[in-house]
This record gives sequence, structure tokens and C-alpha cells, in this order.
Amino acid sequence: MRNNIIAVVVISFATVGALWGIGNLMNPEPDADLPVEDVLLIAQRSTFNGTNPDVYVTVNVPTKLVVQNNDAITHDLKIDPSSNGGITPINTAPLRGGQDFLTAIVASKTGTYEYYCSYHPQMRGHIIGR
Ligand SMILES: [Cu+2]
Repeated sequence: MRNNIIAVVVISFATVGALWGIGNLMNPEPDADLPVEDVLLIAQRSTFNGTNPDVYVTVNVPTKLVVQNNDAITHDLKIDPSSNGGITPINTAPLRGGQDFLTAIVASKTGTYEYYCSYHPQMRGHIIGR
């Protein structure tokens, strides 16, 4: 009887320990060495962030991009295929006021690429892959 109780306790600890280990495997700690910088481009008064800023990305490191439309009118954000094939094209599709779109900037080659709103010629800036 006493041996059975000991066996149940040991098995319980083993089970909990195994589940804890599996949980850690499924939810690994973020790698602190990865330089992850998210980019937020907000369409406001028909500019991106007021200045259409240059966006610097590291080649072959996907950069999270959130495009948010804070205007009442429709905007989008596009990155066309480049002649050197060094950037993954993006098309948010039309974003109405208050809508946002989550995507990633992925440059596979160094270079300067353009992002723009297809509705408003003045809304354009550069992605610099380096
Ligand atoms: Cu626009």
C-alpha cells in the first residue's frame, strides 16, 4: 500500500514535470539577440507619419509593419516588385478610416525601395534595406 502511494506521487511529479517541459518547448523565451523593431506607418492628413519617413530594415530579417489609416478618406500602402527582386511586394488593399493592416517588410538584397499610397502621389517614402 505504502509503495503504491509512493508510486502515485512519483508518477504525478513525472507527469507535471513532462508537461512543464513541453509547455516551455511550445512557448520558448523570445530570443533577446534578435533585433526586432516594429514599424508603424500611420496615414494621417494624407502623409505617412507626417513626414513619409525612410524605413531602415535589415536584409533577410522580416520587419513587422502595421499600416494604420487615421484619416477619414481611403489610403493604402504598396511596395512594388523591384528591378533587382530584392524586396517582397506589399499591397494592403484599400484601408478605410480607422482600419489597419499587419504585414512584414522583407528585403532580401540591399537597396532602396519605395513605399507609397496609390491614391495620393505625395504619400511616398523609401525602404532602405541594409
Ligand atoms: Cu493615400
